[in-house]
Amino acid sequence: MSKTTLRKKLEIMIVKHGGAVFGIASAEDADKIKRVRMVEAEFEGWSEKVTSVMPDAKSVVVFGIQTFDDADELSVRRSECEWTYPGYAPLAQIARDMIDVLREEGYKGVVPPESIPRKPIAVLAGIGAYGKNSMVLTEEYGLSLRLEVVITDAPLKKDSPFEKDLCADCDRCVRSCPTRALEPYVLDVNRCLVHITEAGTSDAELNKMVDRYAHLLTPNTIVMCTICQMACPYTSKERLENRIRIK
Ligand code: B12
Ligand code: SF4
Ligand code: SF4
Repeated sequence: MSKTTLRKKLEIMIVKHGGAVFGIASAEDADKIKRVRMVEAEFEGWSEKVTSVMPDAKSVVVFGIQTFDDADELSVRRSECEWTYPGYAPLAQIARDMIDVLREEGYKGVVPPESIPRKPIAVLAGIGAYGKNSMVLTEEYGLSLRLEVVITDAPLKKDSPFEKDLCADCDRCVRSCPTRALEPYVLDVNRCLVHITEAGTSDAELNKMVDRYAHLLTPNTIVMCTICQMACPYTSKERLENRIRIK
């Protein structure tokens, strides 16, 4: 099968499974991304190169699903320090099928650990731009996107990096953040309520913000803070309507 046909086959598979965005970066370009420090409740460390996961990697396939509803923003506590995210489940299904397609064509595919940074690779694969709330956004879906990558040794045709500035003079997300966690394009993880709800904080003011903006649905289930995403002018009317109703 030609390189173009395999690319098309992957794209068709993603669309069929409800994927919203698709793009490809070369492993060589992805390896040039500056290493970043990643901090979350269960993991802290430096980002890694794609070739540290697959030494003979040629391409990184990036895809994403649209988040329609606050139900996509759930964080469920499974044990004292283990959290799971049901809204991300469709990405795993697409990745599994993609790896099967690659295998049928004689190639390997792997979903890398979190140490492979999804956002800069998505920009490289032409999917969207960094927004000032530090997430990747597109004109069509705004910030309502969750991303995944599959690293492969298949030599697929790469996309051009996304270069348009979608934020321009807007700074609504930065102004909307109740904890002042945002400076344009940079997030202070220790002030972000998504992190604080899982990692905890001794700061009384921030704890009050958790109660107000991260809603407890069941004793173990939180609807994560979505304020900066909802403030974005690219967020669709439908998404805004699908918000949790607090009585
Ligand atoms: C750790 C983590 C968190 C942490 C820290 C977030 C952070 N710092 O990005 C916490 C728990 C707070 C968090 C929160 C959320 N997260 Co999170 N998170 C991650 C994770 C695992 C790693 C990201 C990371 O730490 N990067 C390190 C930072 C330093 O990198 P960076 O933001 O790219 O930093 C660059 C920019 O600041 C840029 N920069 C600096 N200055 C400038 C200037 C300009 C002009 C430009 C363009 C860029 C720029 O340069 C920096 C270095 O390259 C990724 C998954 C993954 N493996 O990639 C998901 C991920 C980033 N999270 C995601 C999401 C959806 C969320 C939440 C909405 C919660 C949720 N519902 O899942 C919130 C959003 C909060 C927010 N405003 O960003 C998505 C983002 C999808 C998207 N559309 O971008 C990801 C990709 C997960 C996924 N698989 O989809 N997250
Ligand atoms: S998720 Fe909430 S706390 Fe975190 S940056 Fe966005 S608005 Fe601020
Ligand atoms: S709210 Fe404005 S500044 Fe923030 S991501 Fe959306 S367009 Fe960019």
